[in-house]
Amino acid sequence: MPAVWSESHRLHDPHGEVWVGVTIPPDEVPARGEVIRAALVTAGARIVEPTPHSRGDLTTVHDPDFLDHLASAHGRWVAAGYPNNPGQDQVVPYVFPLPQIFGSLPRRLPVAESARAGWYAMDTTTPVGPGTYAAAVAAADCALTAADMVLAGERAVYAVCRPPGHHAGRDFYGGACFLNNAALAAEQLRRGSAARVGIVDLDAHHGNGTQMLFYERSDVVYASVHIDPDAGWFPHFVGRADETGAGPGQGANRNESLPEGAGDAEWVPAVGRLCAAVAGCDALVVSLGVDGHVDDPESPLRVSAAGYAEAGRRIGALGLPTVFVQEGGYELSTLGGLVVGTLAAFEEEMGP
Ligand code: SP5
Ligand code: ZN
Repeated sequence: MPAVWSESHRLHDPHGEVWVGVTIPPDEVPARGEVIRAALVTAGARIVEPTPHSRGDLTTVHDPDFLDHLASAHGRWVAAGYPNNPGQDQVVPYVFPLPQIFGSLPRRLPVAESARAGWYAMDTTTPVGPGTYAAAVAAADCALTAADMVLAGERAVYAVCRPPGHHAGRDFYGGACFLNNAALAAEQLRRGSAARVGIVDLDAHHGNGTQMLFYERSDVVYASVHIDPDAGWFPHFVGRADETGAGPGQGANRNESLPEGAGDAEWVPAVGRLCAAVAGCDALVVSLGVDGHVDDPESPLRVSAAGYAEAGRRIGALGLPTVFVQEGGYELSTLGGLVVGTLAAFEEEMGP
């Protein structure tokens, strides 16, 4: 299937992330975008450039003030002098506006850039550098272009999004994500010919951003399999099985939480239940994270390459127009093969 890829992903090049107060090497790195591209080229995929989209295509999902913040945060950070004192050249928050700080007071945006960062960031592990926003917009353009291609008649298109997106919400970023590429693709499909869109999220972590964007809507069904946040894993606060949607969206959200060490025997049947949850939709978005693989450093799931291929087959059997959106997957030696193997199994099942 065609793959939409932009070299602009390289502009997001974090050199350290702050985790539990310690700066550690990041794993959402430019090499990810390169090994995926190399695997696609080897597999003979047609690689296409994204088409630039408008601000209006981003504000279907994201708050305008949030977009303005992301676009300007690093410049203001540098102007405020943080690279020299105390010596941090990436935007990293140091305080967070917990609801209990305000009580019934109005929530007013702080002035200091290091505090303002906490207004929009859910964690300290998602650094904003000079090219981060441009890369995030290029990734969003990949997802939007893939959706456009599916609306124009392609049966399936893969958007090689980097940075990933499923932890980002309407007005917050985190978990290595800035703009929610999968949600943007889903909205684009909705605004096109798809009355009801399913999102199947295979990433090892729960896509809290995507879930909350559509939690009260019935026209976008979100279904995710992930490591149980109650086993102590990111995104920690949401992703439980009893989160089933609210209001008009009641019943349109499905979470399959797995315990540490779960492998194909648990994961593949859970994927089958996700497929059942989105059956009957008019189009599909797959948040294709492959960090559930046994060798991945970011999750304790133990899914095999054969497990991912089986997921591809089951999703292909739905027969829906499908946009694949890259999410996580951090072991560079297996990342490309897992992605290409999943897509190939999907195509075999779905047919040409
Ligand atoms: C898109 C995606 O997969 N995001 C996942 C981000 C999860 N980050 C959690 C915190 C990262 C800390 N990693 C430390 C690894 C030490 N071995
Ligand atoms: Zn993940």
